[in-house]
Amino acid sequence: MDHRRCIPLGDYAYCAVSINRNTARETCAALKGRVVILDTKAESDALTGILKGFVREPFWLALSDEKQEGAWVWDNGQPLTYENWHKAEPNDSGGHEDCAAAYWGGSPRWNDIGCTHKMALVCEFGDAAQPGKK
Ligand code: FUC
Ligand code: CA
Ligand code: CA
Repeated sequence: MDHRRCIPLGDYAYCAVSINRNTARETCAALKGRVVILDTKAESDALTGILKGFVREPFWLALSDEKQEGAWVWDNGQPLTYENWHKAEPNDSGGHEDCAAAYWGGSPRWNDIGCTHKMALVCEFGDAAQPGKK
């Protein structure tokens, strides 16, 4: 992973890469952040504003139902409250889509996808990564 592909954007960084979910976690951790958690509409809208104009491709969310099918949990252990799935998602296509991506189909909406799929990445830092400080 070439960290020069990550563009700092305030409390976030956009990484123009094609990597699987585990590498995404390692990459954000190496940058002293974490894969983005979009647990409120306010944060989702704010990030959409930041990425508007140059991001149209899917990127990883810190969200999975690997532990129990259908029970979506953020990487920090929070269950899903705010959600923004694309129409007809999550569908667990093929029975093995346990990770999630934002910006599916050109909108900020989410899709469940295999964790070994490769795509771009958004990491978050500082206040954006601290619950209650958004
Ligand atoms: C839709 C999505 C799947 C997969 C497939 C190609 O069915 O729900 O995750 O991307 O398209
Ligand atoms: Ca699933
Ligand atoms: Ca899906």
